[in-house]
Amino acid sequence: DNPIKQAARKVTDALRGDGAGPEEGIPGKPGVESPSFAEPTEPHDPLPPKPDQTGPDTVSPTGQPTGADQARMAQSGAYLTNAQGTRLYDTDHSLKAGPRGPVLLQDHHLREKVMHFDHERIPERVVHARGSAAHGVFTSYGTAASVTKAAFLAEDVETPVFVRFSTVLGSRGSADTVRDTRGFATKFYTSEGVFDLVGNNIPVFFIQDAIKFPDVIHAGKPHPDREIPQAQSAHDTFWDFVTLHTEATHHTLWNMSDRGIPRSLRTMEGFGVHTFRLVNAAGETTLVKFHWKPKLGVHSLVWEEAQIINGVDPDFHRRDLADAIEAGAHPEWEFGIQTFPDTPDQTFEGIDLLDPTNIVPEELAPVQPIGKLVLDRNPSNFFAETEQVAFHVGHLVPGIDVTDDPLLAGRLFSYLDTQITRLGGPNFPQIPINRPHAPVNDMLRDSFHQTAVHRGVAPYRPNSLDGGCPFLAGADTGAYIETPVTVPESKKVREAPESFADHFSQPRRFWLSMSPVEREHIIGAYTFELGKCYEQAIKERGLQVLANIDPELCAQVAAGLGLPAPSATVPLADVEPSPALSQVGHTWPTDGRIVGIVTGPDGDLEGVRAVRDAVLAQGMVPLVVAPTGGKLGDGANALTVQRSYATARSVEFDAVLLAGTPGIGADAYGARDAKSGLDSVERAAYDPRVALLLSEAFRHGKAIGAWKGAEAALEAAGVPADAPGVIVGDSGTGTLEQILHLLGAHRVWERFPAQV
Ligand code: HDE
Repeated sequence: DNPIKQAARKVTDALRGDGAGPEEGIPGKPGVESPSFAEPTEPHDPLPPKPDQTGPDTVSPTGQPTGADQARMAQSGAYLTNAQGTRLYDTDHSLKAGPRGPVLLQDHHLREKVMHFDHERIPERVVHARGSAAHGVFTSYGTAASVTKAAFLAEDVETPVFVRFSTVLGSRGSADTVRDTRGFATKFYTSEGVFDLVGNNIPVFFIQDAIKFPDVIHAGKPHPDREIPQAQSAHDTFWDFVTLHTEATHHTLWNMSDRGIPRSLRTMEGFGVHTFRLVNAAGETTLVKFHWKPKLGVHSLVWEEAQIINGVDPDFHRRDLADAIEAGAHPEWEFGIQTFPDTPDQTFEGIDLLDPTNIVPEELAPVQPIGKLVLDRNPSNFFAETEQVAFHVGHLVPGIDVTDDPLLAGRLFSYLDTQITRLGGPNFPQIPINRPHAPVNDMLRDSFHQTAVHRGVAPYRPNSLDGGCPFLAGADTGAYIETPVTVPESKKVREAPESFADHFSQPRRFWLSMSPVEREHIIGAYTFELGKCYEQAIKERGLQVLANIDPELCAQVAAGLGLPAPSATVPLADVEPSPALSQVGHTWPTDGRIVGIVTGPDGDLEGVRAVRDAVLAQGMVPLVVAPTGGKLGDGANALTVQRSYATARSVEFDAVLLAGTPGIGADAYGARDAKSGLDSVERAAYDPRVALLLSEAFRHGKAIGAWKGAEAALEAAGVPADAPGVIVGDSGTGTLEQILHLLGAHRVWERFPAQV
């Protein structure tokens, strides 16, 4: 009854090769009729969406339900028509004056088809262009009800949501696993209207004032002359800006940490970044910071792995999210708040809550869980949903208010404004994915892409002609009731407060909170990124910034760059570490983890089958890797191969199991009676792709298991059988059992530090 086990069973059914040959049904799926791949000759309805897919379920701007109708309208009937609904008898040939004659201008179908195609693209987002999204449900615990009157945060309320994850710098077609911040934007379709939490996976930002957003983005984007590099921060303009502009130091340090290269979108934390203000039914206010905590823990790639993935599977994160949802392993996060008294100075324990380069350590203000997010449905159309969704920090509901964080103030303008260019006018809230589920009765009229047919004659207030409608809500139920915060008496100035001037103590806290292996990764990242800069002055300035965080960090990076390490120009901050910031040292659920089971031509198929079933029983995903695709073995016991040696790469797996042989003294990978200490000729007898897979998995700190008959293949790959996290067992399932706890720790951390 455990949903993960159920999901695993579904995957088992889908993967099981037992018995069914292609002639009996879908290859590998018993009893299922094979689809015909011939072009149908009889009209029939379009294929329905897959069970895991759904479109937005919405009501129209005037409150009429249209969700399902909308989907039907988009593609209905069996016959091809033009945009006016007129049936067509040919769509492959232009109308010509004879088969070899000129094409005629009167061919409306040709002109309409090509005209529409010419305009298929809309401008990509100026930032966060590359994204992936899913539908889901948010269930509130009610634990926030004392601090906010927001209806969707009352006890046990279920609210539909749409979540879009993104990278920041890259274009729409850029790779997923670049070193970058990730967007984590959630649209809650609440009964009181839409609430958008437009957050990131990093809790701080590069700048303290929105007026500098164009600067930081211009610096991070590709160089304007050659338009390179794509989706990278490892270049001169980025480092020029962040080293001159030291308020960027904290965010940059997070980017250089493992947080900049998440393992999966499902293993990222999310943060609202700014401090928000909650208001309860009595009008009392509380300052809060929002957090998303992934159920599977916070996990990252290692740098070499991320770089390989950008080549071998640039859609790695997008694929992982969609596959997990399709398999029924629904990603989950807990929603939480850190709460602070709403005092006039808006600080907590000396930390300025209006400065978005600050975090408040969880040890000082624990994250209190207030609800749960489950993503359970994939979009049915990428453009209509993931591309056209429009988030806005100003989409607020009663009970949630903003603060005077100057970064947030600029965002309140920008997100509305950008949609005008991107979505072609101010009616984007009428696009199905953006429609509120609460009835809409606004007085906004006309403009491009108006799809509502408004009734009445009086879109103004006050009026008597439409019976005085629409009426105003009372102050107790209406939104945008400004909290009467006292604004300190002052002059108009272009200045930041004095408290925004400390740019190094928070980065130092982050550095001190890291485990040795995480520090090693940070050193590697700075050495790589600064090493990619051409200008010596930028590298030197980068080292100066590091010296102000920590001398050891600076010395190590300086050594890697071959430059002298400068001394700090500010006193090093005396701060306590925050253990909650480290990703290492915990044990996490292994749901949805991917285990590669590699077998050679003479492998122990019984053992492979048993391991595959045991992996599934744990709610993880087994992928059988064999020399070629197709099946292993015959008849009822045939095993489906998911990856061949040509299509497998280590980066896909969280752990690798190397199948042994059924017989003693044999070797599953071809060579016979191989002993340790293979010479080069003997090594060459093993497939180099298996050796590469193993050596990468080893370097990247992944658990590796091998059972009897596979020892020599390990040896040939240069993987020591007695290294930490390498298990050589008697049987497949026995070996698997021994690597389970390693998977719970994400990586075999003892194998680091290593420069990868
Ligand atoms: Fe954004 N940001 N941002 N941002 N942002 C956009 O809005 C902007 C900032 C974030 O999946 C744009 O619709 C300014 C912080 C996410 O559709 C744009 C400033 C945080 C997404 C914009 C910031 C974010 C965006 C581009 C400085 C984390 C993707 C397209 C004041 C809390 C949303 C769009 C999606 C997207 C402006 C800073 C998160 C141009 C001016 C801080 C997750 O409006």
